Amino acid sequence: MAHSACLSLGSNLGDREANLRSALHSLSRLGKVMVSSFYETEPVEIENQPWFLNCAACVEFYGEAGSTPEKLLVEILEIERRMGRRRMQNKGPRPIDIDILLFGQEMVDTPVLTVPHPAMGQRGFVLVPLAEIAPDTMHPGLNKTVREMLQELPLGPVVRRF
Ligand code: PH2
Ligand code: MG
Ligand code: MG
Repeated sequence: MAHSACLSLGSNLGDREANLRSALHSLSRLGKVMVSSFYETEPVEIENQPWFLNCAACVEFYGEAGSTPEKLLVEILEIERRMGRRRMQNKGPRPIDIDILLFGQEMVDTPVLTVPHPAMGQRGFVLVPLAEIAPDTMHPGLNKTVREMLQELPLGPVVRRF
């Protein structure tokens, strides 16, 4: 079976749009990428930072890079590193952040990686873009579709089409 994953991308430092496009270009080497619209989003958790540009991307991998969630994480960390990401304040400003939301129907919980992403159900900036490209994809832990998760999300911080 071909492996596929859904990712969340975010940027709130530098040229945010160029940063998302550059990361998407790098991801396109790993597989066939489907991308949502870009959204301007109010920061959550650490609110005292610039607004983000967020999007979702689903990747159908061509080969080994996406054969396991751990290998995908290695690729993602390398893309983030090449784009100048330096780990400073946790959840603070960054030129690029790429998070694994879903990896097929797999569930992973290790010290370095938790899939499905534990916060995805609480985040409009994740669910609104994801519902655009993968509304019927199941969350394996909750047994709900992305569309259902979005319908159940209370109104929260601003998420608007860019
Ligand atoms: N990422 C965070 C914390 N807060 N807020 C928005 N709007 N978008 C993000 O991508 C984001 C955030 C940690 O990764
Ligand atoms: Mg993140
Ligand atoms: Mg991250």
